[in-house]
Amino acid sequence: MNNFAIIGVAGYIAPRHLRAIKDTGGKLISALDRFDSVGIIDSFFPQAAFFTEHELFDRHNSKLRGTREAIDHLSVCTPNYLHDAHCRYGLRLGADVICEKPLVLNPWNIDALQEIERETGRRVYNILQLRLHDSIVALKKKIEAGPSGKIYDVDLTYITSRGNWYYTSWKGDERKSGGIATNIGVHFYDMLTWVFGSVRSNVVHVAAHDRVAGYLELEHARVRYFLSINEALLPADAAEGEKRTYRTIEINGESFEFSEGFTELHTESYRRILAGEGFGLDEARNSIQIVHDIRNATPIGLRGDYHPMAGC
Ligand code: NAD
Ligand code: HP7
Repeated sequence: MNNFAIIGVAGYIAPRHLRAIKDTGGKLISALDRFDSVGIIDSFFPQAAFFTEHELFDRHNSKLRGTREAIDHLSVCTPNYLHDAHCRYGLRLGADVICEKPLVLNPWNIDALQEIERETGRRVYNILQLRLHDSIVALKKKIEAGPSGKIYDVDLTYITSRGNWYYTSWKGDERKSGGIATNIGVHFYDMLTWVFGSVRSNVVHVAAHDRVAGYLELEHARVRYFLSINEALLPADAAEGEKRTYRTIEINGESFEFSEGFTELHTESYRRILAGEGFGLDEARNSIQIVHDIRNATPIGLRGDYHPMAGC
C-alpha cells in the first residue's frame, strides 16, 4: 500500500492528484489546507484526516511513523513559493515527495533540496506532464530520428486565457508565483529543452503582467515563443469555437496543436513515479534556470528575431 499525505487539497489542481492517488491504488491518510472547503475529499478518500494547521498535520503524520499508516509520499499542491518549504517537510517526514511545477522558483533551491535528499535518503519528484503528452512524445521521437546536427526553426504560441481573478490571486503576484513565464511557461520551456536540448541563449523581447515573448537558442532549435493569459489574443478560430486555450507549435513551417489531452496526465505521472521512473530534481534544473533568467532579464523590445505576436 502507498500511503499519501497532501498539502493544498482545497485548490484547483488537487482533484487531479486525488484521482491519481486513487487510480494508482494509493490511500490518502492525511490532508492539509488553510482553506476548509474540502468536501472534494469525500469523492476519493472520506476516511482521510484533514487539518487547517500545519502543526496538527505534522503531529498526526509524525505519530504515524513506524505504523502501517506511515506516510510514504507527500503530494505538494500549494502556491509555487511554498514548494521548497513543503518539499523539505516531506523529506524530513521520511516521505518521497511529488511536487507540482514549477518545482521551485530559483535554481539554487534545487541544490539545497538535493542536500536534504542525501541526508534523508528520500526523493523529490516533479510533475512535468507535457513530457507524457502523446503529441510531445511523438515530436521528440521524430526529432531524434531526424538528421543529427539539424537546427529547427520553432514558433511556439501558448495562450491560456484567465479572467481578472488571476491577477488578484497569488498567481498574479510575482513573489508567490514567479510571474506567468514561471507559472505557465515552465511547461513549455521544460518540453522544449527536453526535445531540442540545452539553452545557448535566452532573450526576452516583451514581458508584462499578461504576456511574455522571447527567443531561445537551443542545441537543436531556434525558438521564438509567445505566451499570454489574455483572451483577447486568442486566434479568431479558437475564440469562435469557445476555446479558452490555444497551444500550438510550428516547426520549420509545419504546425501542430496540443491544446487537448492534459487532464489524465497526472495519473500517468504518478504511475511512472511509483514505478521508479519519475522526473527528479536534476530533470527540473533546465526549466527552473530558464524561468529564473527570464524573471530577471530586462526585455529588449521588438528587436532581433521575435515572435510574430510579440508586438500585439
Ligand atoms: P490554488 O490556489 O487553487 O490552490 C492552492 C491551495 O493551497 C489553496 O487551496 C490554498 O488554500 C492552499 N494553501 C496555500 N498556502 C498554504 C499553506 N501554507 N498550507 C496549506 N495549504 C496552503 O492553486 P492551484 O492552481 O491548485 O495550484 C497549486 C499548484 O499546482 C501550483 O504550484 C501550480 O503551479 C500547480 N498547478 C499545476 C498545473 C499543471 O498543469 N500541472 C495546473 C494548475 C496548477
Ligand atoms: N482554471 C481554473 O478554473 N482555475 C485555475 O486556477 C486555473 C485554470 P487550462 P491547466 O492557471 O495556474 C494551466 O489552461 O492546463 C480553468 C497550466 N498548465 O487547460 O489545468 C481555466 O480558466 C498550469 O501549470 O489549465 O493549467 C480553464 O477554464 C498553471 O498553473 C480551465 O481551468 C495553470 O494553468 C483549463 O485551463 C494556472 C498547463 O499549461 C499544462
